[in-house]
Amino acid sequence: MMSAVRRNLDAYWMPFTANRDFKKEPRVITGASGHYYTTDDGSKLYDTFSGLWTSGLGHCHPKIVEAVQKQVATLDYCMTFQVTNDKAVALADRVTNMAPGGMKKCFFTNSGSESVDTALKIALGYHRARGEGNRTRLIGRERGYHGVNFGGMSVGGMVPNRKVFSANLIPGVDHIRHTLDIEHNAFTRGQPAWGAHLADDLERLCGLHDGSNIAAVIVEPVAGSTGVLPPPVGYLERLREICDKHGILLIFDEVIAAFGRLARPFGAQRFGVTPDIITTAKGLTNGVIPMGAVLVRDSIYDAFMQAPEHMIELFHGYTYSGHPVAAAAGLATMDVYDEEGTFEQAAELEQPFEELLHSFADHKHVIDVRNFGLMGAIEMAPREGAPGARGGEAHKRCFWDENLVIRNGMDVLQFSPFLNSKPDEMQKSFESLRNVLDAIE
Ligand code: PXG
Ligand code: PLP
Repeated sequence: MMSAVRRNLDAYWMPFTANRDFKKEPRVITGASGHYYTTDDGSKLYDTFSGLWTSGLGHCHPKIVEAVQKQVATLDYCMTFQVTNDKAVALADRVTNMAPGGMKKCFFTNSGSESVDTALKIALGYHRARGEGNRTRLIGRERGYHGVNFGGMSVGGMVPNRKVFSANLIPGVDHIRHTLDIEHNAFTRGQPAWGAHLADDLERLCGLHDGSNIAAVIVEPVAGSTGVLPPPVGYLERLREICDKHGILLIFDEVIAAFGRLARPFGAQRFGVTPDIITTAKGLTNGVIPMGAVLVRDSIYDAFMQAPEHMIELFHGYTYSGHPVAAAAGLATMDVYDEEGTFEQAAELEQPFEELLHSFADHKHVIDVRNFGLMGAIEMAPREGAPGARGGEAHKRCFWDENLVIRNGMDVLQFSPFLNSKPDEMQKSFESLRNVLDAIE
């Protein structure tokens, strides 16, 4: 029996999806509870990706559901230009209190992409406010993912995302090299020992442009979307040193890393390296309502506070910046992280997760396994002449044959287990995955 939703797919242009392929065999989710989705044909599927790195507490957490229901019936919306709402104020206070020392200012957005573009604009405005308007150059990293808006796409380094827009990327951007080196580091557990020197590529760009022209460097502390690339030991420290030496702002894009995925409020705390700006989204509201936040050092905020007091200091903001329902979801999410000890739960899951991932190291299709915190990837060799086909087939077989939702980027399978996963369910999900990888060519 074809459900109504299956008959009516024509109008729907799906994001980051092979639309024609999908519409032949649609995978439609209509409900969720805890660690499982339900589909329109009544199947129950285990979610190995916590939504899209978003929903570490599981789906439809009763506390967050209740907070959202209450808020939407109390204050559904108010603008946050010139007036504001109580929930946005409370969430900014709450989140900055969890942040590394000195990062006590918070600007709200609605997504990771908006957080990134906001952070880049803040970096440029900061230097200009300090009389260093010549610092305009932005540095990203190959294979970086910073969302899909023009700024984030330009500093990003995912080739397919950039290819069509090549001539329209924002000017004045360079990239340092990425840190994946399968030859030296294949099957490393956690941070690779080899590769801190790759950070010196930033020194090369400082030599080329003169460091005094560079505004900011943006990196994911652990690259996620590109297939989980943990930083080599000492790499982030080295980036920080070079930024300090040249007066460059360091931006950590923690859209994935923040809020427990690395068993701390922020990835910066896990690595003991403090950036100047942190971008977040996803886990800020457990994915329940779209929201992002940019955290900045007080000194950056202060630099903007120089014009006459009646003047707007930063001409930037979104209609939905600090939306009260999103902020209520965020506050409830922070409550649950605290009450349930979620970040400690996440820490305890790291070892069993690592074991399960690396049990695939000798599988016939697998050429690398990488992990850090509760971020993991299994990289398969591409099929001759058909890159991505093996990963795509694994995704579909998991869905249809094993009741499992997995995420693949081409032939790299990515895993983002719930921060409160049950070890036996996590183990079962990897057994199901093994059935699929054994069965496919
Ligand atoms: N920065 C980082 C580090 C991200 O991971 C974004 C920015 C953009 O966020 P929004 O909310 O605008 O999508 C992200 C998002 C994947 C995958 O397969 C990851 C993301 C998005 C799409 C796919 O790992 N991360
Ligand atoms: N386009 C138009 C015509 C608008 O009026 C606005 C906001 O008022 C926007 C785009 C930006 O929308 P948002 O603030 O939701 O990003």
